[in-house]
Amino acid sequence: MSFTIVEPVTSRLNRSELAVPCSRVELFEKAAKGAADVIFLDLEDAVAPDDKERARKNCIQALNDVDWRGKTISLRVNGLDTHWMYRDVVDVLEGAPGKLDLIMIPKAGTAADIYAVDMLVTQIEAATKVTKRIGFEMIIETALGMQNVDAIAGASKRNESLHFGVADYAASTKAKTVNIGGPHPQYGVLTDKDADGKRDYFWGDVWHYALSRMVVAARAHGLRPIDGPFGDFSDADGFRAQANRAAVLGCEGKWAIHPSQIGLANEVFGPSAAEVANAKRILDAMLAAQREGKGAVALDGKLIDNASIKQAQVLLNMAQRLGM
Ligand code: 1VU
Ligand code: GLV
Ligand code: MG
Repeated sequence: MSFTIVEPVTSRLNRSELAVPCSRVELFEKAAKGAADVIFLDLEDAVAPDDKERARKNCIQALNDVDWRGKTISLRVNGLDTHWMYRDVVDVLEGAPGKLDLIMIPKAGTAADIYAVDMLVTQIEAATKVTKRIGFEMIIETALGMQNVDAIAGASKRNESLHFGVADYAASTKAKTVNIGGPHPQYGVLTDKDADGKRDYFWGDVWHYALSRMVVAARAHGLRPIDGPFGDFSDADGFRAQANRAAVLGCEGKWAIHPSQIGLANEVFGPSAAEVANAKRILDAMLAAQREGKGAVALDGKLIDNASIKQAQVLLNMAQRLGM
């Protein structure tokens, strides 16, 4: 271990994070009754410019009136480059004091963006005498944000998670696609011809670098990395495949832009009974090895050592949180 200890942030279940546009009041109760770990009430891109003020009022009313059943509630405010952001923060925090758990900062570009929102929130919390401290989740979804992801991750003690906003990221990097997440048929590898002159074409993972870069920055600062939207909500298999890739890279959860994606995310990011059983076997085998004074042993013909204990513990900690 380094002498620098990375302290984990406030721990929350974040397997699924449901997006709920504040312009659609009929969705609030449905979201509250659903199984999402986190709900983010959206004032940003799912709300039309002319509807921003009405949506903000809806949001305040929903925070005060809806029974959110103990779910973690976040507010996605508008970007710092708009004229809506300051009122999103001031009006909602003053209109519904103590109701929010998190603020989601979209298109975070620099550490100073986070500093600015921190200053505003800190003043409002002091003025309203609210003792519950709001946490921040930042969406990394621009080239600038990805360039500065490490500084953004370390910019405030309120920071809890980084989210990969694949749609805006594609727009910002001028990627040649209009898909929202998932693979792309033109991002592939054509093999050389084999002995029979046959060639294969394999689809690659166009988002691998970006997601991986964000995961590293998040974990280096003790934050949760969360994968963002998968737009094709009728493609459950596609969602599951993307979520599995994110989970294996280290993400702790994924957005759901439709209720049909909540259960899929909860399933992928919570360990299965088989994964828990395997993690327990690894721990037991390592405990037995240590009793015999061994640091590395074979289990099922594969090496396990001290790092295997830590890997297994990641799964077991999540299982424990889920009461498994
Ligand atoms: O069965 P019911 O009629 O009772 O309910 C419908 C529908 O009302 C409900 N539902 C939702 N409930 C809670 N939260 C939601 N986000 C939500 N979406 C739908 O589920 C039942 C089935 O819905 P549906 O299949 O009829 O779907 P709709 O045509 O009503 O809506 C589809 C969209 C995609 C428009 C809707 O799900 C939605 O608005 N999703 C969130 C979009 C969003 O917030 N986007 C911003 C985040 S993504 C981003 O920033 C970059 C891409
Ligand atoms: C999310 O906000 C995205 O742009 O994908
Ligand atoms: Mg976005």
